[in-house]
Amino acid sequence: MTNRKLKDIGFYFVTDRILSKKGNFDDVKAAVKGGVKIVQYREKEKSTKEMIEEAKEIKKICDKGNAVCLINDRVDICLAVDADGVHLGNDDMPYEIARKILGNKIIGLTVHNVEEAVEAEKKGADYIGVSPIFETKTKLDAGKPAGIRLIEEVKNRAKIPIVAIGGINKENVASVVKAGADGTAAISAVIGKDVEKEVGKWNRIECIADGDNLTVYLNGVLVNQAYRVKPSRGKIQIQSEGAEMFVRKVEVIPLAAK
Ligand code: TZP
Ligand code: MG
Repeated sequence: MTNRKLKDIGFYFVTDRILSKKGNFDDVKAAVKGGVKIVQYREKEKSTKEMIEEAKEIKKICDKGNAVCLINDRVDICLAVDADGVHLGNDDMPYEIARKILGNKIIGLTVHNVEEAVEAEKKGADYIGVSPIFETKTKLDAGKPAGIRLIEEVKNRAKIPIVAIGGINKENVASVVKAGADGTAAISAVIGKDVEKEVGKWNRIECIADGDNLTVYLNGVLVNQAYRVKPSRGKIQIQSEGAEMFVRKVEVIPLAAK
């Protein structure tokens, strides 16, 4: 069953102090202000002590903004600051050991192909990070780009949420979501810029209403035509497989206004 905290991933924010202009704390504050609901603290070089100090602060910012706080690679740091979970790659602590240590905290696993995705779900991972989708300069050892085809294939075989990462930007994010990603993560497309503004523009949803049918565009690209709208005390509810991520920022434009 999908972890309750991973119901509405949308944009998944990953820190990068090297590309950052104002530092991780400012970036995470801006991301959360911009509506981000999941933050991953990613640090490859600092000492354990420094990481604990930084992660503690990031967890506080996430708590205030009601965002999930995950730690990249490090199960010990996750426990030390009582973060919500970890993201692990193939060279990190094996899933089974991490699960024993972390109990029911969130564990996300990086996968590079369908077999690894199926295996990750079977083991009990809470979500899978499909990586890298496109060419990326941010992680030099990310491997060969898989393309959006892999997201489609993984979507057909796994039920747990899919987070796509690697070379994703505002221009190509719609194709990634259309292929089946429940969440999209990006570093260089948002960090080093005005983070709040960039994450705010990330999933620009436009819905054209026609009777009880909706056509949904994401950053100008047609994503789905099969949505049904249910007015619910002034709010809009959308019923559709995998539509949860859209619900937060839906703006309905009547056909006549187009
Ligand atoms: N894992 C796989 S690709 C990647 C990570 C951390 C880097 C993503 O950075 P960018 O700049 O969004 O391509
Ligand atoms: Mg790792």
